Amino acid sequence: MTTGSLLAADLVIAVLAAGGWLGGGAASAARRRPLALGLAAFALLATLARAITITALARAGWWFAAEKVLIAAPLSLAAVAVAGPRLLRAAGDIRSVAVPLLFAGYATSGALLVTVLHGYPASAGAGLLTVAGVVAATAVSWRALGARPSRTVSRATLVVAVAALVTGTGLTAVPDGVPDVPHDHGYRDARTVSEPTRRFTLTAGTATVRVGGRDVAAWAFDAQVPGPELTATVGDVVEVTLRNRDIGRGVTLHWHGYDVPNSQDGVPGVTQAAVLPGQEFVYRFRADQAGTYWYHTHSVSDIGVRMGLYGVLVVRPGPMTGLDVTVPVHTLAGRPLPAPRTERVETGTPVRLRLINTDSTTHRYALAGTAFRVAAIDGFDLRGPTSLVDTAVLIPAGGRYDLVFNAPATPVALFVDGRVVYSTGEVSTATTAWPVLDPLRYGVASPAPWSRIDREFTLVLDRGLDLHELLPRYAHTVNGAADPDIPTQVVRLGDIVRFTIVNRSQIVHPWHLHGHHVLVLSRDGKPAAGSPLWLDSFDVRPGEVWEVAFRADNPGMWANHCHNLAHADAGMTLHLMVS
Ligand SMILES: [Cu+2]
Repeated sequence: MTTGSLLAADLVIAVLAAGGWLGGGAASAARRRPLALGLAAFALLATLARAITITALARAGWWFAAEKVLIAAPLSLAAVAVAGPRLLRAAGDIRSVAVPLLFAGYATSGALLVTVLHGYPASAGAGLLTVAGVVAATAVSWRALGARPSRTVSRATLVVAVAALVTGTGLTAVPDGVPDVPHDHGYRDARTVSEPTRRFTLTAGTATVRVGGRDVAAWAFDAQVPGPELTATVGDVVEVTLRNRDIGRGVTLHWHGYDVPNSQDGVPGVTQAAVLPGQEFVYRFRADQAGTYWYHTHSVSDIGVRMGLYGVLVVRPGPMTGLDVTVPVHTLAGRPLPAPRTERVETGTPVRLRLINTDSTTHRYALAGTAFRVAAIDGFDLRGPTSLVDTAVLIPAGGRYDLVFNAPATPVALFVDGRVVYSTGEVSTATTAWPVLDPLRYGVASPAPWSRIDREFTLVLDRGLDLHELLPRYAHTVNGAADPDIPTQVVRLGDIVRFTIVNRSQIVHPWHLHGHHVLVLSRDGKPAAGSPLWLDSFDVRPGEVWEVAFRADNPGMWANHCHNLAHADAGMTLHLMVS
């Protein structure tokens, strides 16, 4: 069983246990004896079963189980200890066990709320607040059912409630860590770069574009979705003038995967101000990384990218050889892009398919009709990629894979989520059952480029209640905090930094660090065994633990966030300061 399914199973069992106890309490209050006993027995079993899931989760990593061990386990024990013996002795009036059953229900529900609303790390405040809530709810039930809480219970309630109130701020406090560093709003000028050789102008504006035979309202660069494809050759200087015609919420250009100087990175409020209607901004950087990249707005990025403000950036190492096809996949107004394309290709032609996922969720790509190699991921060439047949690849949000092959005499087709997007003729192959390539086991390994780690950070991804500015929201959190309350990671220029990224939520988080490519060290404790993988976007699935490292060689304040842009906007964004 994977840690992800364990997390889900534990949650389901916790819900069943809490529901069983509460239902049993209500049934016994209503003197429905068989129902009350049945529900209580069921709840008892479910509560005991959690011992298994919690132990297994703790073995997978403390991050997955901390609050369950520290808060849920004691509360579950209390529930069983209070309700269990009374159930056995409930020979007379079933109503006499109503309060103990309700207590067990409140205890298990409280523990569940801690997991769902608070998550990792566990805090004393959360624990005390929960205990106070349980005691208070039990006292109220006691009174409502005609019994009176004893003096001791009333006093205990008061003491715990006061303690919880005093320490309850622990619920919203960020864990101790690196102190926050104010963002540098003195936007530095672009690093002086002479001799621009590739000049482009992109004008952002609202537009109506045709997708799948339907006109849809979009936000577009130069009135097209995707925006114009920008190409350059290694050594060129790229100069892009961004103009905003009428996007009221502002636009910027972020060069996804391109490790540009910080001032050119296009993150509003961090590296520049958003470009408002009527304004312009000129980006300049040297194209020194070959490969497949893309650009997109980083201003209200979730809406902006979804509405169409993105395009392809390809940097070639030299003159183009063979056929070079870019496939930027996107979902616009619920319709898939690009439109399917078929072209005749001469047998033997070397073909490079540049697959780009510009959506916020993973896509599955399958190339049928030919053997192929994955030549590059996220712009970086793989070492010793072997030939693959009938194998699918999963590309995370923001990620890119370059597939290469020599055109066979028979047709070839590229499927994205089962739909043909590019082909050289008619191909009818079922690709849905194909195995998926694991990039951590593909290609030839080489020794790590560093023998030391200077700084380490753990990022535990979860959901939680965020009370920032008193507007409660169910945020996507990192270490229990949501943007802008996540402490900035501060490192020195040249440091080798290791991130341990833990996903204890129920959804995939495609992680994306700006300004740097990270080298994958391990996933779930198993070292990466294939070609060195230098990624800028990687899916951390529920229950997964990724270890990645990078040399902090690009000075500045960098965004470090989930590239499911809705998650990024809902709290899952922090910053890395390299100075
Ligand atoms: Cu996410």
